[in-house]
Amino acid sequence: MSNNIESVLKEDRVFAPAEAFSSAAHVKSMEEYEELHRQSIEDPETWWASQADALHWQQRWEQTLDWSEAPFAKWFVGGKLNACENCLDRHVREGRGDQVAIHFVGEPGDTRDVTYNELLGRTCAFANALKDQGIKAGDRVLIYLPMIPEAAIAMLACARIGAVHSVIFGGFSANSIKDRLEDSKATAVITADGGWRRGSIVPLKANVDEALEGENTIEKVIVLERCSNEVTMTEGRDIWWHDATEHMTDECPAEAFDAEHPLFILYTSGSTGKPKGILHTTGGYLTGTGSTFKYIFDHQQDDVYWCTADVGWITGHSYIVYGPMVNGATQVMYEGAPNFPDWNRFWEIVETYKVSIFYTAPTAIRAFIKAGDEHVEKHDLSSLRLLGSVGEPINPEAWMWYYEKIGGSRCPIVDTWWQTETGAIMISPLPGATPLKPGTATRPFLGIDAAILDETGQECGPNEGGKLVVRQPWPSMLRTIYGDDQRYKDTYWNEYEGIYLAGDGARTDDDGFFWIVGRLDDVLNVSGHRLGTAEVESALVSHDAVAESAVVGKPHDIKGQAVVAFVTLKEGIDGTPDLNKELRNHVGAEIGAIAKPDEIRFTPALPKTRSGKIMRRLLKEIVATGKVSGDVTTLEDKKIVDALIASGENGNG
Ligand code: 7RM
Repeated sequence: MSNNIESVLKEDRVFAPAEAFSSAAHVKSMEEYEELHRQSIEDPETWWASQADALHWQQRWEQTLDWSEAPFAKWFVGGKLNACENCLDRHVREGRGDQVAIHFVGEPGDTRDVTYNELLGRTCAFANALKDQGIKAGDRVLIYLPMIPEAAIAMLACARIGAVHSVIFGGFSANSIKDRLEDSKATAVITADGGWRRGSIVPLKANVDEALEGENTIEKVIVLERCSNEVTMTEGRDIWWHDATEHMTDECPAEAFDAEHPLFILYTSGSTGKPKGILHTTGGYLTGTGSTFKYIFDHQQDDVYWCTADVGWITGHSYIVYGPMVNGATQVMYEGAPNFPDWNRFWEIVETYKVSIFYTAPTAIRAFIKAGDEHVEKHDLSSLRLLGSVGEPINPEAWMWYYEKIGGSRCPIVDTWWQTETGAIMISPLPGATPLKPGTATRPFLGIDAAILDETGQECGPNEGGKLVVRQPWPSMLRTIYGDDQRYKDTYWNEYEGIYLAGDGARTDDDGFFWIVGRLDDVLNVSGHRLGTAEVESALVSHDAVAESAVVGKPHDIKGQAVVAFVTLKEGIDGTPDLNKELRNHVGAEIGAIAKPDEIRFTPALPKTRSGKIMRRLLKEIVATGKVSGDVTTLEDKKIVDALIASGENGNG
């Protein structure tokens, strides 16, 4: 049997871009894309230099790429720039100071509009406060804030003075802060008294206090007042944001930093062990996020953009802060949960602010499908012209629902594949050019040499599953794992010489479109057939009764692995033995007998990471051992573990 991943799901629906969309788009046809992509791969440096030229450089670079110490890349060698200046000052200087940068919507319903002028002034004042507190270029600063404009201000203020920010998602606990602090040796924390989540206050400052018990490197804690909940301030260490900025002017020179000056560290959990500090630098990262935002979201000056991610994830860094702001975009920022106070919240916001570009995750889309269409149908969503998806493979059925119910069958969907490590989107449609097929991220972005390789390093043919790689360096690539060059090499560069291993399984179809079939660690091996999880899951989700599913392998004496599917059903549907049988047959009919689940377990919810990705590792352990002994700190809702374990015991499988 071949060692390669076999691809089994067929999808025939194709949606060509509308003429009216294409004619106004940055890239207008597939021919134009093909030609640009061919050139950009033959000579990536020329392409990326043309994109870096869109930035403001205080000193131009001398060498576009230095790859002589691969896999440690240097882009735009000798160039100097300031990331914050590129996000703010430039737009003010060019007369766009009165334009709204952020339409903010707080969870309790408070709203405010922040213009580029105001954002610049407040960022400069805060940058001055950081300096006043003794923070210098190169220092690491932890940011632990709710989804409020001050999160962007804090990040941009760090960038302005060359401090390296490390944002910690507000849903993480004291322990996670401690790990990140120990690894980064940060000297300051920027936090808030609290943040709103589903009507209650998340005690951010108290969590920081707990993380700072005992010896550590933190000298200053700056605390923003958001919820006015009671907090303890430690004399000499803690200072209120408003006190720290009180006497600061709103002018702060944008010092020029080297293109390779570290911009931020963002921690991401590996499959095992301690989180990896993904390091991104200045010039290349801004080039990657700025250009992808422009082309993939087809951003135009009058767009109102909304990305529902949190700034604590890479999506928030690249497509709330840096990408949109480099392009001078107007965007919505929302603090809270999608279903607070109810499932209308998102669509109300789209209607109120006339959002034209909307970017969210499959997990959110599936949750909306499960909650029922009535919440969507009440709202006028006609302002939308483009939709985006990120974070996981989007099942074709979820794609269709998104396309029809949210996009009114009018908006292209950009299914964007990328990673914390890649910094910017790598595989995605260009909405004015690429014909769309539900479930595929389609083709590599300009300058990106993505491919699928087999075990021996040969490129796979159409419909042959293999490992997704990138064969040439790109500007927004991670530079290393902070403090651990060896782990960087081992994790991403060991499989194939000089080639980046993404860790995802994928295939291309007859049109060269890329289909992600799941993480390599999650691949199923049934009687010698290696199957991706995504395809079996999509087959299940294509059944009317199913909201979500996660598929894992269970050790099996004869087959190697048996297929076990965890399934959540739509509101009001019962998991009967008949339905169980029907679903197994449905997968058999959609894909073939080989993928038919041996067992289906109905469960009220699936285990997810805090960023909404399904944790198959945990399910694998449950089916193999009936319990969970591994690390569950990244799990969003720990309560569901018991229900998942019980799903195997109550005989509904
Ligand atoms: C942006 C982000 C990265 C992993 C990646 C994939 C999965 C992300 C897609 C996707 C299929 C997509 N960064 N992934 N986007 N899979 N289609 N459009 O999510 O570092 O948190 O995760 O997410 O497995 O390797 S991340």
